[in-house]
Amino acid sequence: MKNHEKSIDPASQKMLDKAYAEGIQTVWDRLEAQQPHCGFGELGLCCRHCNMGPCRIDPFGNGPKLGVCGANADTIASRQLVRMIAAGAAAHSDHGRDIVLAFRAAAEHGEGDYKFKDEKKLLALASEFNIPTEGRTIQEIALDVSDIALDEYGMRGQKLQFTKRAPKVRQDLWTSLGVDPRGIDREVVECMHRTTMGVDTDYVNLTLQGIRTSLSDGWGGSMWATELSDVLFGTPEVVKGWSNLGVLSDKEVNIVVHGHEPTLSDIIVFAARDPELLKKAKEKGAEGINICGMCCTGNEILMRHGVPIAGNFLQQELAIITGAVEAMIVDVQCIMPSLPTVANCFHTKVISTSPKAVFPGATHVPFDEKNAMETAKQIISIAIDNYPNRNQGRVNIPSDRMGYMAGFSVETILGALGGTLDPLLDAIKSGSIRGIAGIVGCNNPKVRQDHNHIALAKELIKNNVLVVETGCAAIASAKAGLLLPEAADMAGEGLAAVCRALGVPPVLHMGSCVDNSRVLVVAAAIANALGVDISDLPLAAAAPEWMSEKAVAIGTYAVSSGIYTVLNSPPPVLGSSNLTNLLTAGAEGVVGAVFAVEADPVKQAGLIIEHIEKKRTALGL
Ligand code: XCC
Ligand code: SF4
Repeated sequence: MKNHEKSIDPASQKMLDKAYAEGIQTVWDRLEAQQPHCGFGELGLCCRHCNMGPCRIDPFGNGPKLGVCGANADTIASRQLVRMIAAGAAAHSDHGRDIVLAFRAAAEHGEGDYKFKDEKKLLALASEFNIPTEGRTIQEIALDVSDIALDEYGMRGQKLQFTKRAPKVRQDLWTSLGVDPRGIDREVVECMHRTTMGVDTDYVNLTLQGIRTSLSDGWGGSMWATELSDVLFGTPEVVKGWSNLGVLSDKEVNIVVHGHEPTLSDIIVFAARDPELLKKAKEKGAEGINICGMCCTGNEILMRHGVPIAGNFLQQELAIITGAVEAMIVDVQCIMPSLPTVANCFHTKVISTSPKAVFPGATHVPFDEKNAMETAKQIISIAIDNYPNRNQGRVNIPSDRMGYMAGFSVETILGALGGTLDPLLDAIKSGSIRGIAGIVGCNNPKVRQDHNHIALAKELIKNNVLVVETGCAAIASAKAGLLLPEAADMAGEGLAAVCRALGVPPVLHMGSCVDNSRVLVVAAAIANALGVDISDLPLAAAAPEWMSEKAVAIGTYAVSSGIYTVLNSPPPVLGSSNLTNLLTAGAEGVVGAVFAVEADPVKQAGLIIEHIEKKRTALGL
């Protein structure tokens, strides 16, 4: 495959050319080396949950139809799906746990490096949970909020707080199906239990547990991550900044923060402003310190501070290949194990910081939350010391960069609308906006980088569908210029007029992947305002280049919340026609929404528009 066929992004194409010329292996080469992928794995028909196996089911010929224990294709495929959901939910929710713990530390010893940047949001949460606020300090109130958050991870078995944000009909539906999540950790553990040898065998019963677990992510762990990150680091407001590899500087110390948790990246942004460090950088011959983001932790600091974003998932190796990165600081999730090897070809130091994610070949500097600012400065110092090692002769920073407007939290959207949802509802009712689509999720080298994200978004806005985005999808749109108000020119007349009146782009960046919880909150608010269920709304979602187990959890809570969700390729379930039918058809009668699978982004848009029009008709719009 030619390099320009691997990505639509000109910056990526150039760095791929450089990688090829210099003999540096990237994710695309490793994908090629893996061909052909294991067909049993692709279909979800292999199981290694016990030592009587590993077993595989022959989907075609007269090979075995049962594992050694007697498990059939339905059981094996659904157990795998449930484990994927559990892993994805665990990733989001364990990230959420770290935010809860940082929040609790701030409540306990107010003097630490984490402060409450948004006390208003903290008070709003207190009132949502009926926590008394009169005559109490913000610390006392925060302690009560953190008690509730900690309980949510446990096993008290009460309904998760944020599920009460969903429309009453949706809550009642979940209760009647027996899928009210009872505890964030509990659901993940129960998934692991029920999918071990000789426990749950029924694919429907297993899928219901997958649904319950995904809800504990979307309306639990992820929502806690978002809400308390906003309290600690500030609720995003409209910001402007730059995106793509062109944000790297040829004269400054370049530090790329990559991973997921803002507890690290947010502090790094402030630590880098320290005059002592700046002085040190100048002594080493640099003109300054340039902090850039990558993937979702990049989205966190982009949303809150307008920090430049160097790229999305498939650009992590390419950023190092520019030869201009002094340090890539990583925490958890979506960090390719290949990074230290790629960095070995250059002066770049990969610095791992989480006890949960250690990378052989990287420098490990454990991030101490109790001493956050000091650790952040220490890490930045390592990057500065590395600047003189940069070989300017091997530096090649693509000039490609693009501006963005972001920061569309629920609060920002309401603010832009003048304090109420009414103008948005009116635009939907009048038909100038036909509906709303969320495009989320990753890159995957099996798909030309960003191609599906951009083609789908363009097709939707052209047809007057407002697009909201998170994660690597949103970074793709930033790089393609879709997050600029001028992108309204690419939108249909109705949507363009609304965007111009409000001064916003037709594609709204709502944050990192845990911030898909913001999309749920908006969906619930619209449904509540109209007095209907989420599944009645002209609303849809898509993950058109997904790769992570987290995307499976997100897709499942979207569908379980009533949102029709389009994927470009299926998770490994096709080996079970019963499970496949349940997900793509049967679920309609259960949760009021289904998954659809379509590889072509223009056809994906067609499916979404068809769905939106069907819902509009049913609502009498
Ligand atoms: Fe990871 Fe969140 Fe996927 Fe991007 S979109 S590749 S999960 S960074 Ni979440
Ligand atoms: Fe095989 Fe059953 Fe063991 Fe899975 S649980 S490896 S299907 S015997």
